[in-house]
Parts: sequence; structure tokens; C-alpha cells
Amino acid sequence: MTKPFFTVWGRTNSHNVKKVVWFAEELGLAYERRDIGGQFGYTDDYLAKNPNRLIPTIEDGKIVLWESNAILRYMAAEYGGERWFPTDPIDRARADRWMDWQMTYAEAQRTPFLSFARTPQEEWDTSAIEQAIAVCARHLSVMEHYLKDRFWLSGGRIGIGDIPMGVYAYTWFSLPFEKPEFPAVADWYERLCERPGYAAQVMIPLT
Ligand SMILES: N[C@@H](CCC(=O)N[C@@H](CS)C(=O)NCC(=O)O)C(=O)O
Repeated sequence: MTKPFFTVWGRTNSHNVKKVVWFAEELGLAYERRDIGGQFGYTDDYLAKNPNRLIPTIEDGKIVLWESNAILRYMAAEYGGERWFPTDPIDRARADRWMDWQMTYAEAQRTPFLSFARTPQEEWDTSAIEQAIAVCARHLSVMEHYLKDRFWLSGGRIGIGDIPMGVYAYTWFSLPFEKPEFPAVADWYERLCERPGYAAQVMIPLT
């Protein structure tokens, strides 16, 4: 299959944009990223493509698509083949499960992220931050249990199920607060850090 030129709209420091550009690199897709959202604001042209006033959005000549995990599934199905988008319903379901689970996890990590990365310390709600970190830790203990016997959330090798939580893991490990130990999660994160696309697109300063 010919790989298309791929456009990704969204600022680089967005978790949901990071998922898409990192995955484009894993798939070897040629793409161009255009800044929009956050400090860049929105244009009428963009809002016609994505009326949610959110990022990311992609366009590859065949489709304009928003909603990051739907974008990942489309990219995997269209350009990733069996390697990234298994046809076996059980393998597919395992990956889907972690992709959907990430949405819940992201809610928990939102307060610590926005506080540490984007809010002056004197404005922090420390009790809300502590509570949110405890919720993140409860979630991560579920991942820890799963990863004890596996290298990847997707199974024996990295797959689409690892992409969304991979992005949030970078934030978790980078935010400067004391964390409970999750050795299997930490080992999985180290494996992610060895991937050039992850290092280039995900491991950037949190802003
Ligand atoms: N469920 C959506 C959420 C998208 C979302 O909330 N994106 C954030 C950035 S991570 C956003 O657009 N924030 C507003 C902005 O940047 O202007 C998805 O997964 O794509």
C-alpha cells in the first residue's frame, strides 16, 4: 500500500497530539504537523474540520478525522497491517481495552499535570493534587499487575494498545513529585524510551 502524505493539526505539547505523531513515526508515515490549539488559537478553516475546538485532527487525502484514539485505530487499520491492528478479536480487544482505559486514567492525571506543568505553585490546590496522585497510583497498580508477566500492554510486542498510555506514562514519570514504585510499569516505560519516535515526539519538556 502506498503511504500517503499525512497532515496532523495540533500543538506539540498536547498529550493527544503526541499519540498521533509518535504513532505516525512508528508506522513510517510521512507527515506534516501544523500548530493549532492552545496558545495558537483556532482558525475558521480548522473549526470547519473539527467543530469541537479540540486537537488533534488528521487528514490524509481520504478522511478528515478527530478523536485521538479513533485516529490511532484508523492509522493502524489503514497503514499498520496485522502488525499494529490485529485481526484476531482477542488481541484486538486487549489493545482496545488499554486504549479505552487511558481515557479514565487521563482524567486522574489531569490535575497533577496542569498544576505542576502549567500553574504557579502559589495557586496549587495541594489536597486536590494529592488525591489525584493517589487515584493515578491506584490505576497504575492495575497496569503493574498486568505488566508483571508481559513486556507490552498489547502482549508480546508493542502494539496500538501501548500508544495512549505510553504518552501519559512519560508525564507521570516526568512530573516532580514522590511516586510509589511500580517496577513493571517502570521497565515498560524504559522500553518505550528506547524507541526513536517516542523519544522525539513524546519525551519533550512538559509545558
Ligand atoms: N477526546 C479527545 C480530547 C481532545 C482534547 O481534549 N485535546 C486537548 C489537548 S490534549 C485540547 O484540544 N485542548 C484545547 C486546546 O488545546 O485548545 C481526543 O482524544 O482527541
